[in-house]
Amino acid sequence: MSAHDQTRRQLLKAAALLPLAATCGGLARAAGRLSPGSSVPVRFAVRLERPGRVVSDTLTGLSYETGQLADPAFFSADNHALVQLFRALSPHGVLRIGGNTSDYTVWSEHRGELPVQRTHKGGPQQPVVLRPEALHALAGFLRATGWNLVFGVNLKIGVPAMAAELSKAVKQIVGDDLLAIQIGNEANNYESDYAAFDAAWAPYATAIRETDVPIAGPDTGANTDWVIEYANRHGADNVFLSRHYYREAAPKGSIPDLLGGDAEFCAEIEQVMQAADAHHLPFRLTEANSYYLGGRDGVSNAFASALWGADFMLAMAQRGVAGIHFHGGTLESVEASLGRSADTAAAASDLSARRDAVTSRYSAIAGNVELGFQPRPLFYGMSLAQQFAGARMLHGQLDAGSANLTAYAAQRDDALLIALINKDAAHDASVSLAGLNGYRKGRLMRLRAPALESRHDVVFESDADAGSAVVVDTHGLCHVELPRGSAAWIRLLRSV
Ligand code: BDP
Repeated sequence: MSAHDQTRRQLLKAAALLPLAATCGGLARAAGRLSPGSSVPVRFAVRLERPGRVVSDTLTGLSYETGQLADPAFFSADNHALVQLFRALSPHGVLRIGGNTSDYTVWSEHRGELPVQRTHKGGPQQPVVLRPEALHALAGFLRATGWNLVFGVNLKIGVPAMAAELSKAVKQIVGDDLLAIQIGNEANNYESDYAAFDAAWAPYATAIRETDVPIAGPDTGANTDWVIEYANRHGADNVFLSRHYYREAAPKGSIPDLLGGDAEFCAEIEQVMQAADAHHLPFRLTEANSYYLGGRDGVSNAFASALWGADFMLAMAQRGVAGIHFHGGTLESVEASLGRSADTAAAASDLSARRDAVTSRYSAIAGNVELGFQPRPLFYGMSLAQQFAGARMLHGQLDAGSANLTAYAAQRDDALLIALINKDAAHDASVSLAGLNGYRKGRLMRLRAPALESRHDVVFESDADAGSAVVVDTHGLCHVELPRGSAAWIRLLRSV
């Protein structure tokens, strides 16, 4: 290590100890003053003449275990704190109910043959008994939030008649807020190949379609080829296509790994989108998050997950994905889905830490009915991406130099939106924006926290009142300083 590196490390350590305002608001300047020239020059040229995809209004989604419905007080219009957090995330979000526990559910009203419960290595050890009161409460929750529903019924352990009855009941109780029923959760984990899945799935689909309820799928954990094959065989009978995404298993999680990006998955999504477009169907990532097995403590619930979440949503939206459902919920519900305990959390003392402790590590919202609810860092990353819902993406040319930074642009009505996400732990960025001709001025809003490791103290400036002024010069250029480990979104207005 050079003497310069040594000094720099000490200075960075000192900067990390600064209070929030100084660290976040002025980190670029502070670091710049302490270590001249440490900012990496970045250039992002927006191509106003090259429009891309329209981002769905329903981009923001969440996913919870069916087992979460065991307590009807959780998804209920009376759970005001949770209703308020869902509404704050999106006015048109989509809640997906499913996960491993959906494959082990027994509908209490079913009077016919019951599925034979088998004990499996991993996965739920107990069936979830789903009762009508939970569905009525869920319907009230959806009305109170304005969210729609995607609901998963059994395939792994099920009988088609029970799945059809449950689907019909969901439709009757939830009404038009139901977007679709999905059959089975991650069948790629228990069916040997696509043909075996299709053969198992077909009688369920037939029984459910007889009840006139819309279906979607295949809700596979991975296997892009399954999605394509499913689209080819059943596209005409489905309202959207789906699969899941996790970056890796929790024990393999780390902040550098999470922020490293996933170019391979982006390429897979481009393949999926070709199939979706060919069948004129939306594609949704009905279950996704950073690390499976409940998430990685100190990563999935740290500020790094906010930058990852914002970047992941926008990268997916840019490629045409209609919705991303971040999986989460109580630790109890996720541990039940895994049949084992998840990554352990730090001992809990104050209310906020106790809420964290009872929640799966990757959940965007922490808490339970007894303790109340609060946003996690990921919540704010989702909120940044949500600013792009309904806008039309624009192409742009990014030269990030040596910085781990991503950039997105979109147009909505008279506004130009830009998101800049500096995932770099070591470099501030000095960003030159170009191609902004026709836009004069606007506001810049930041997403920041004391450190990538921060579990709390996230600041997200969600509306223009909170931001700072930016001005575009007569050449369509504008300059933004973006401290390491932070993001910003800019809203520019046309010159009049
Ligand atoms: C997914 C399952 C979900 C689990 C999650 C996890 O659908 O039920 O909770 O993995 O491992 O594959 O965290």
